[in-house]
Amino acid sequence: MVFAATVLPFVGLFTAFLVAAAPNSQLCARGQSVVDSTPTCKATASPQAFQPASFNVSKWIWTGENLTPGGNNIVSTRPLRKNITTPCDKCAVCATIVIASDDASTVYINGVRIGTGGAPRQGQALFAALQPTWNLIAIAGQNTVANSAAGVLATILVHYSDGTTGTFITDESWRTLSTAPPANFQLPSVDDSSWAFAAVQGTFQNSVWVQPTLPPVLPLTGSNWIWTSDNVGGNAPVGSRAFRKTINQCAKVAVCATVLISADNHYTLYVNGATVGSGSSFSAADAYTIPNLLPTFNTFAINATNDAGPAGVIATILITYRDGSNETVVTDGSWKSSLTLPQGFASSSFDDSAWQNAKVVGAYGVSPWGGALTIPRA
Ligand SMILES: [Ca+2]
Ligand SMILES: [Ca+2]
Repeated sequence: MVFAATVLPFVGLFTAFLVAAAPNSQLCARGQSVVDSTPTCKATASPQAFQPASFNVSKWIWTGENLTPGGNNIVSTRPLRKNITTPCDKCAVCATIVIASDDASTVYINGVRIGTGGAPRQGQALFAALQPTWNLIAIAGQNTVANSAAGVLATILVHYSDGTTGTFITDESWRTLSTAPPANFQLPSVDDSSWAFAAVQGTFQNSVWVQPTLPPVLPLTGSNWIWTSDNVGGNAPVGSRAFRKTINQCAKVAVCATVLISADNHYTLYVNGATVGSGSSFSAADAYTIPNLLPTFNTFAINATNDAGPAGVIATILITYRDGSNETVVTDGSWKSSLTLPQGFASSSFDDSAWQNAKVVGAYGVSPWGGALTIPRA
C-alpha cells in the first residue's frame, strides 16, 4: 500500500502531462520503461495468424426469470459473472471476446470496463489484457424492450504465453441475479458464490434468435494506403520499399497487438525485428495476433514489394494495454519510409530518423483497390 500511495499520484500527474503534450510526439526516452504489473507472465509465443473466437459453441444465457428458454422478460439490467481459471501449466496473456446481446451489454474484465456488446444479430469483438492465473469477466446485460426476449451470447478466446489458446463460453456455469447489478458487481472482490446459476436460453445454432454475424477482426476504414515518394500518379517503380512505425506509450504497459494488413503486391510484416507474416493479395487483408509486445517501445516494420503499376500497403494495428485500454494505429503519413532496405531495418534499435515520412496514396476505399477488401472475421 505504501508503494501504491507513493506511485499513484505521480502516475496521475504524469498522465496529465502526457495529455497536455502533443499526443503523437515521442514522449519518453528510449530505455525508459513502465513497470509491468504482472512480470511473472512473459509471453514466449511468436506472432501467429489471427484465430477467430467465433460463436459456434456458445450459449445464450439470462437469469431464468422466465422459465421458458428465449421467453419474454421485463425491461431490466442483470449481472452475469464468470471467473476463468488458467490451467496450472499455462499463463494467460490476452483475450479476444466476441459478444452479442439482446438488447445490449457492457463488458468488464477484472473490474475494468472493456467495451459494449453487439446487438442480437451483430456480434462485437473486444480485446483485453489478462492476469496470469485467473480473470473475472463480468457482464451487465440489458433488456431494453418491454416484454421481449433477453440474453447474452459470448465467447472468450484466451491466448496463453506458450502460444496455445483456450476457449470459454457463456453457459450454465455463469453466476447471475434476478435483480439489478449490485454496486461494484464487476469487481473481483465481490463474492458471487451465493448467486444463482445462469439459465441457458438457447445455443448459437438453436435459439429464438437469428445467428448473429461477427464483425471483421478490425476495420480498414480510417486507414490509408501508403508508399514511398516515388509513387506518382498512381504508379510506382518495381521494387521493394521499407516502412516503420514505433509506438511509444510511456505511462501504459503494452501487452498484445492485433494487426490487419494488405499490400499491392507483397508484404512481410515485422514486430521488434521478428517476422510476423507475409502476404500477396490486395483484394484480401491478413490478420495476426502478436502476444509478446514490449511494455513501452514497439516497432512495426514492413518490407513491401511492387511488381508493377499501382503500389501501396495498408494496415490497422490495435494495441492492447495492461490497464484495459486499446489504441488503434493506422498506416498514415506519420510512418517512416525508405527507398532501400538497409541491413537490420526491421530492428527496434534501427535509427530511422533520417527516413522520409511515408506518402499517403489514399484513404481506404481509394481506387484502384476500392473499399471491399476481404477481411477475416473475429
Ligand atoms: Ca430484448
Ligand atoms: Ca502493383
